Amino acid sequence: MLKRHGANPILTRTDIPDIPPDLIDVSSVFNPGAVKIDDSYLLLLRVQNRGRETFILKAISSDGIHFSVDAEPVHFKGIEKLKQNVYHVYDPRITYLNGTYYIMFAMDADNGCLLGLARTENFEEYEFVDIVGHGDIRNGVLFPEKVGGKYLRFDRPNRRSLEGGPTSGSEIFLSESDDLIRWKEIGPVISGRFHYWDETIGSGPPPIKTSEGWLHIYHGVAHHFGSASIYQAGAILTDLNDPLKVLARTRQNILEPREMYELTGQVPNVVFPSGLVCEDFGDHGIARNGAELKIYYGAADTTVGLAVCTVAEIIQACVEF
Ligand code: BMA
Repeated sequence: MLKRHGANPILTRTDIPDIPPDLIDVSSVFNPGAVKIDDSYLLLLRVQNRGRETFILKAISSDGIHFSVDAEPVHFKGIEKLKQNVYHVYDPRITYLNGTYYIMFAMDADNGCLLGLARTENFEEYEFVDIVGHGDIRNGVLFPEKVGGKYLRFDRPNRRSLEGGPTSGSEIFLSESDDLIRWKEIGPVISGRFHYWDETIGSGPPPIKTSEGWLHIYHGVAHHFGSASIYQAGAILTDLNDPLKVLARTRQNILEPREMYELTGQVPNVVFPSGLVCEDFGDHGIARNGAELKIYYGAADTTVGLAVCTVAEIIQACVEF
């Protein structure tokens, strides 16, 4: 249902400049956060070097398709003061809120995955705010405005289903906060559907407001014994005033790995949406039905893809697909 851009994959490892000593002939670029600022599209890219170390790099474009990548990794100032080991900072999601850009991301630490929050006014300097999700949790995405006087986010607690196995999750939760730092879980929004395309799930890009509710794209994983899992994308609509209340959900996926760059790579069979740009909002920050959505996604944990659709098409998919 989402339409891939003809220029896909729009970013590959060869677009990443050598930045000695850490980034030379890098392995992969994927799972970007996305935002439009004035006339520029901006991505924060997850880049891995051949030591499988992770870096965040900024990329800018005037058309949302052809990006040039900064020759200096992003540094979240203050993160170095954390008392614990942080091995990777990755999968940044960007939300513009109260005149500031907030970046929520995953941090691999000794006891699992933590949620980190950083802020920036201009994408030149970044300030690490705090760890905002403790325990094993990831895929945190901030809403672009307060609802009922509270800051909100979707997130995905991780659990281990097999002893010694990896942690994952089958529930997206809604959490609320008064200060963006201390968060309280409100309750589960959706669960994975065992046996089908979205057995385990997690949030994609931050939600956007539409005439029919909060539109949220998520990823779902179908697990196959002895084979690679399949990462796909779907969407939900939740009530504008009560985002815990799900109004509609795609029964089938709206994007699945089909192209060679999605089927093969560092992790095969993966489309992982993480960035969304909408440029056409009406009253009360509501995206117009005819607006085009640009959805940026990681493909096979190796490259970046772009898929598009209109707000109306994706609303219709939630209701009927
Ligand atoms: C998820 C996350 C993503 C990754 C995906 C596919 O669990 O780790 O960062 O893109 O798996 O490997």
